[in-house]
Amino acid sequence: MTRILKIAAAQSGPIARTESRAEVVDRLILQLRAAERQECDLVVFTECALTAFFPHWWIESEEELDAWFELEMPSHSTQPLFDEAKRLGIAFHLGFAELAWENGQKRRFNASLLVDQQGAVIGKHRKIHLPGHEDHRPQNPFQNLEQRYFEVGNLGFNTWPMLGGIVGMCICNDRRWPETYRVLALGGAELILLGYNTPDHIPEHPQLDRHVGFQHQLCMQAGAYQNGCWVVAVAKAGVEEGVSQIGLTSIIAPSGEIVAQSRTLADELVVYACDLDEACAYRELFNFSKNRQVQYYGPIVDRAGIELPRDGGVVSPTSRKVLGAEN
Ligand code: CDV
Repeated sequence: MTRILKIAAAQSGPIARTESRAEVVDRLILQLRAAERQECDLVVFTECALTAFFPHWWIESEEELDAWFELEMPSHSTQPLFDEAKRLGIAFHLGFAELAWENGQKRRFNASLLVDQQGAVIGKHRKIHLPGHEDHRPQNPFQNLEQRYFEVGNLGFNTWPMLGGIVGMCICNDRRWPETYRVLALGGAELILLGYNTPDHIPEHPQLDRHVGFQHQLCMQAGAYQNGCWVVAVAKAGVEEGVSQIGLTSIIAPSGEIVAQSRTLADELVVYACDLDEACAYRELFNFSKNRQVQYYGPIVDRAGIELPRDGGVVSPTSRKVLGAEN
């Protein structure tokens, strides 16, 4: 039996601050229908796909902040997307800002859902690596307030059987951390889905701007190859409320090659027939259970920061400062 999944990476162009959920859902439904015409099995939408990316601006009022979040999923305004996907028999991935009540406490997460071809929600991820800052930085051309508006996800990195394969999710900044891919791969992930909002300017480090596109691809290509899995990464692209974001929506094979990529900064469907079995050779070559030497990997989970060598010479004060060492 072949395990070829036709996947549509549904890039979003900018969403205006004033655009309603219903208007955005209409755009997503158009993409679903276009995917169906190309006989796709799965459509992958982006991070916080239902609104403009509000962490880019400072919000004082709790009421105003809450309005950017979904209280339930599906909701009255998102139900048409679920209904249409079910009618078309297409599975989908959707990023959204989640407001949850847990043990009587209001909690905010940057989340994504996996919905099967029958319209049932089968998986949820809550973003674990939150970029940016908590303070207001009016001197910057835009804010990056994910650390203020979201909590660190509390669900871990999970995988789910779907469409004949094993699927994992992560969100945007999660893709820059090798641990993300390895934990998902250890859960059997053959296909990793993610959405992202990535500005092409880094206010604190403008000298790095020219690398933004390259580094976006680099981490995912390495993650795919080193873990023998497909990666489908979907942008919210273009100039949104004055913030210019990269496109480069990509479908990446287990070889590490980008096999399909967006060409615009607008709503665009990138379609590729992904053969999940292409991962077999890489899984065989690396052979995790035989060759991983877990007895040497302890520091990865035992500590977050850097511990300097204690023997073999004096550590320079500059190294100590640059590395932010813990000892
Ligand atoms: N939404 C994101 O997580 N964006 C970050 C930017 C701010 C660096 C990213 O990793 O692309």
